[in-house]
Amino acid sequence: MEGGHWQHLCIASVALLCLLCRGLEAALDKHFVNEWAAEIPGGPEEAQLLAEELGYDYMGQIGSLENHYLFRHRAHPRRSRRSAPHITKRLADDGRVSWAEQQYNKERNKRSAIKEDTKNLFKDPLWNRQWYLQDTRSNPSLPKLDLHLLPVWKRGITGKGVVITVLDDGLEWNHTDIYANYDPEASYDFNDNDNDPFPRYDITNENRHGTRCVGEIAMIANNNKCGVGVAYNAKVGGIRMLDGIVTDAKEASSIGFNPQHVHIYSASWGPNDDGKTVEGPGRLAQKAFEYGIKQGRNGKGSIFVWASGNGGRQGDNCDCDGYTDSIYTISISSASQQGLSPWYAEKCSSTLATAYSSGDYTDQRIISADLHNECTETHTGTSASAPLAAGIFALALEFNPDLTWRDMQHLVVWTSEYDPLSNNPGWKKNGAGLMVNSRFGFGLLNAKALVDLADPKTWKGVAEKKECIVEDNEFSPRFLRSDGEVTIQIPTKACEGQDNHIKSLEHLQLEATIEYTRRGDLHITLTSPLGTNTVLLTERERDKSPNGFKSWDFMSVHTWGEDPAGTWTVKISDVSGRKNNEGRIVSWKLILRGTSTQPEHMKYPRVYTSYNVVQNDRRGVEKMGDTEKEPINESVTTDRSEVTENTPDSQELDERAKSLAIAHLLKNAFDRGEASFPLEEKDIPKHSYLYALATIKQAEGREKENNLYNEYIDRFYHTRPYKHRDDRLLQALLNILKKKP
Ligand SMILES: *[C@@H]1O[C@H](CO)[C@@H](O)[C@H](O)[C@H]1NC(C)=O
Ligand SMILES: *[C@@H]1O[C@H](CO)[C@@H](O)[C@H](O)[C@H]1NC(C)=O
Ligand SMILES: [Ca+2]
Ligand SMILES: [Ca+2]
Ligand SMILES: [Ca+2]
Ligand SMILES: [Ca+2]
Repeated sequence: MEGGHWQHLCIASVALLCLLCRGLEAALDKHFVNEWAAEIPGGPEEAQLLAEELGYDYMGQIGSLENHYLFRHRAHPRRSRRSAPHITKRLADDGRVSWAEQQYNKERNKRSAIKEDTKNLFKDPLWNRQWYLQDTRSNPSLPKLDLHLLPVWKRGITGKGVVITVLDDGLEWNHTDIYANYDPEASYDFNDNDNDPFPRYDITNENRHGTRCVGEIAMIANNNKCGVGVAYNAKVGGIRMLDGIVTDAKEASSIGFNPQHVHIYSASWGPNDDGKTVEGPGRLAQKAFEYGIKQGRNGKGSIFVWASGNGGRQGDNCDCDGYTDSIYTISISSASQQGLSPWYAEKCSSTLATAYSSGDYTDQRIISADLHNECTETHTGTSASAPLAAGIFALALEFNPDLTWRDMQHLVVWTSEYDPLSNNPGWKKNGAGLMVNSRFGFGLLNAKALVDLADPKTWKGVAEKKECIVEDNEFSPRFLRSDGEVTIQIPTKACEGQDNHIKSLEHLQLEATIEYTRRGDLHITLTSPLGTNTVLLTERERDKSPNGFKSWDFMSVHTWGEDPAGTWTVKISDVSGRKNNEGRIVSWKLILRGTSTQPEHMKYPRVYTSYNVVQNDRRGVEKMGDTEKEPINESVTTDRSEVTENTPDSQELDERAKSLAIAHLLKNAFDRGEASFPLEEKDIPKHSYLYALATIKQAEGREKENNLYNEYIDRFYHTRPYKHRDDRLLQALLNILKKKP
């Protein structure tokens, strides 16, 4: 007995010693050199000039990193145990330098160096797994997965003084990773009409969504609980409004809740993503948006952040969702860990930008707080992306509280990154030189770039918004039928000579009334005078409605920054081949919005730099030659090996197990009732579930499964509208697999 006790103690002290010596080793390891790396957007000439001025030798560009240069300090010792922060500061503070760091010798632990630095930044147990907040790459040649938050936090910007509320199914505000940031004044319960948004518990934990969304924004840092929120010192509230009948009035009350106190509203819900709904805010909700924009934040405008929708598999697109389509909402889409558009994502021209979320089964998901004071590593869907964006906007507002709602949108447009998502189809460069894609808007949010641009010392603020409406009083309705096309030419001077002359576009809307026998077969494109071709509406296979569109605003941000003067071309077509389709374009108008002068920050074209090779400021810039091949696929999550092991030869699979797995998975995903599945679960092997998910994802050609899928979708949305935007199929799969031995 005593021996055992002694042994434990011994092991403990050896472990402690090891920890200590590892710490020492790390400190001793660092040999600073007299070299500084600096990012200088002005280019090599400017870099050379700067080096001369500040007493460095100019050593040239770093590898193939554009605008990154190496300087060698003339007076500083060649090697030193201590860093020289004053020299770094002098360099970093220069207006021409956007980033600088002293170099140090890291030969001893090249491979682990990247991980070491962020690993112990916070002691929260899930911090190391928050792959989207930090650079967890084991090798710089892997794709960079990072919203660039560390440099912002390092400046001390963490959301202080900013108030965010999440409109959802409630908030478990006494959660120990949320409570210290909880703000009752940003909270209300419109389902029960009381001040307490605490969620209703049930056995399926259906109302966990709101708490998960809040956690992403404001989990407490360094409290040994769950993870770290994007704006971990912001104040957060919850508006409980999704757990019950959602009326226009409830939505309006939520959208307009305490707008002089709340700065940012985050909503991860919307009309059914069933692929056949066309729905926008009702009269009251619309007025609430307008009120928030005009009066909120003392007239600077409430910031509304919206999840773009999860109907991808149902063939849905966000053109038909008036909440994301609204000019007042910053609509956020998702990208997976692999930098790809996830299967649930919807496409449309109103999406402004993208944040990470879940993707394939093998991709990591999003960390957050969960019901019952727990943590989750499995938050999914565009639901998980919008709160990350809301957190980033909170950081910008802390730095510059004077930003208007339109400033915020401009910042997003100008700083979101194309490069990390460039492997997806659909990118185009608009007439103002901006890269844009209907899956991602202007690209992946970059917190550092956005906050830097928001600097109150340099950000001028965009001029007053102007609106110019282009109509054709002579227009008489035009007929359209299957295999036909209606082309409308719209010449405009963009209200030149008037006070509302628009020189630089922001949002554009085509308001149209269209009658058609089958709405889902309509396709609309718009071409700008500068040649930008935007799809305003894509076909939706499931939308058989004969109701057409009544004064629907098709909104696009794709021509942002363009001069709208010239001839616009609208094309409305139907290529379905369904002979009975017919209808007419009844009326339309083109609404141009923007400014009479070009905003200051757009005077010079946007320069796109490589995102992947620039690491977080904590670590300095790795040389490009430094990309030794990893012997193992370390980026891959633990889940992946499971899959590769178990992905069976399809011939080996028992057909019956496959279809049972599909049925079981669908039932779990889409049934909110408690009825249990009659089949024995143990009959279905785990790999059949993986097969089932893969089948549902790719099943375009497989009529049988498609019918089953459609059946579940219909039943699901008919029972009770489902407004949450998490990925239910993936979550159902995970639940099933978790239960299996
Ligand atoms: C939060 O409140 C609920 C309901 O009152 C309670 O059951 C739970 O234990 C509380 N959680 C914590 C962490 O105090
Ligand atoms: C990494 O994974 C990919 C895809 O699974 C595979 O093709 C490749 O061979 C792996 N690389 C190594 C070094 O194992
Ligand atoms: Ca309540
Ligand atoms: Ca925490
Ligand atoms: Ca949708
Ligand atoms: Ca929007």
